[in-house]
Amino acid sequence: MTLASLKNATKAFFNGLTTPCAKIGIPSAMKVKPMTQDIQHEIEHFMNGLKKRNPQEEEFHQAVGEVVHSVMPFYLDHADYRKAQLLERLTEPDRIVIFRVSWEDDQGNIRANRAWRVQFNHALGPYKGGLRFHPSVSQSVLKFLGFEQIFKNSLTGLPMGGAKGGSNFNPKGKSDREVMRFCHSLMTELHRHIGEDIDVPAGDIGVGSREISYLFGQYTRLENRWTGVLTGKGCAFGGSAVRTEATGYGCIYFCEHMLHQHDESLEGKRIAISGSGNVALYAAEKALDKGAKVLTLSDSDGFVHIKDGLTKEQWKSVRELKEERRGRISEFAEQHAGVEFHRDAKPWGVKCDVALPCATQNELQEEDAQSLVEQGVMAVCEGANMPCTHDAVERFREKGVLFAPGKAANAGGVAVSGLEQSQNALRISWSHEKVDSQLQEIMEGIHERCVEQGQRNGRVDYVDGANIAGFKKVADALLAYGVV
Ligand code: NDP
Ligand code: 2IT
Repeated sequence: MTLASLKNATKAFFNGLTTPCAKIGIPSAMKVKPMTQDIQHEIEHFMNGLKKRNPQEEEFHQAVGEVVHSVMPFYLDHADYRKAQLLERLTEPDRIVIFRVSWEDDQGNIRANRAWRVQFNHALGPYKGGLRFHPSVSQSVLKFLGFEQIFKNSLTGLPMGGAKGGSNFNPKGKSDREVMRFCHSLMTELHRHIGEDIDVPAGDIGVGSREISYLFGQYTRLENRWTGVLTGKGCAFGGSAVRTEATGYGCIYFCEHMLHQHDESLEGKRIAISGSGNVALYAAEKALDKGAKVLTLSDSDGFVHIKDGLTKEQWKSVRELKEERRGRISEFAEQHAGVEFHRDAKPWGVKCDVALPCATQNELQEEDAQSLVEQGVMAVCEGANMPCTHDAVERFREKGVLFAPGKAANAGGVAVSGLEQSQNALRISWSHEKVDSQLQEIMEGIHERCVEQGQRNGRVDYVDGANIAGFKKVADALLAYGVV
């Protein structure tokens, strides 16, 4: 393939992507420029500058490093991208709003937390991305999440920019009233910066339907109008069917495509899952539907090993424990024979075919990857955002383990958020079946884009595929806009 035909093929592919509602055209496999010393040098040079401009933001460096590593060969091939300084521009958020959230606890003490909204890039649509409440939240964490969100949202094919927000508030152990007062206070500031065509937040760690309801109630009160300014709302007041399940279900749909691509299926596979929150629970449910055996779940106290595999009845009980009673995963082991709890341990030592890290960033490290490889793991799909460290990912890649990065594998959540925005704009509600079938179609499309852009010597590198496919669309939009 010549360089010119390569460029034409790329153009055709992305013309397909930018045509609303068009079935995405998939060009023939592209030949990839090998990584040379010059390219390595450019990556180092770029990353040194980024680190200097953003000191002590390690998570942000990590997320950018991964994208830059994938796209640099492609970027250097496009003089127009370089001239427009697209990488420099794309790694600088449009803006970050930082504010204090004052609130009163149940004992009458006045408390203050810090909150952020990182509006990273809105080339493809209104800013979109979740809010996280966790004591570990920092500007670096939210910048990494906002940056990832740009490419994830691009991959869905829906018109959404990238953003993330949250607070170092710890909802654990707080009463409903305390959480309500915190959410109302946070929205009292945040409402000035968001809107259905400006920025549409949603949930993430520590932010589920309870928090979204409090936030939405306060927005509606302050603005005196009902509008789809948040997603993940209750279905009775503008929420979408399948939004609760979307990230976990989407992860399994993606995993299934990845396995089918390599003549495998989920039927009978042993699955290790970390986390027991929104993503983990619904990934486990869909995995059971597909005939897989779910062997583990976890929380920050440790993991449970379900030796015979989670049953549907046990799944209902763990959902009720975690979603309704906000209990600990150790209680699940106490209540069920044949379930062992391992305190302060991670599930990656359990022999499995597929691993789904669904808790938090950097939870799966090199030694965990090594242990999974030794146990014969075949595929790893990131349900969480950046749960695998750089070294862990490299270990999977070098050992030929199928590896799906979060921006592809967990895009189902934001995709159904996008569908919730559409339903709100149209003032209608679609059925469970309709939304689920659109989710399946979107996950299939993302998989196709990864396969197309990630062909490497007869195998698919899903990291490169997702990064290049996500990047190209945003880069072309920025080029078209001129110097903005
Ligand atoms: P939840 O708050 O519902 O659940 C988080 C789970 O991860 C809990 O089991 C929690 O345990 C565990 N966890 C969180 N932080 C840590 C930590 N520092 N160490 C160990 N365990 C931890 O969040 P979600 O399920 O919504 O999110 C999980 C991941 O998926 C995050 O990376 C999020 O960004 C990502 N994601 C979420 C989407 C969504 O739609 N919700 C969409 C796409 C990605 P504990 O209760 O003990 O804290
Ligand atoms: O990381 C994510 O994609 C999310 N937390 C979901 C964001 C959204 O807007 O639904």
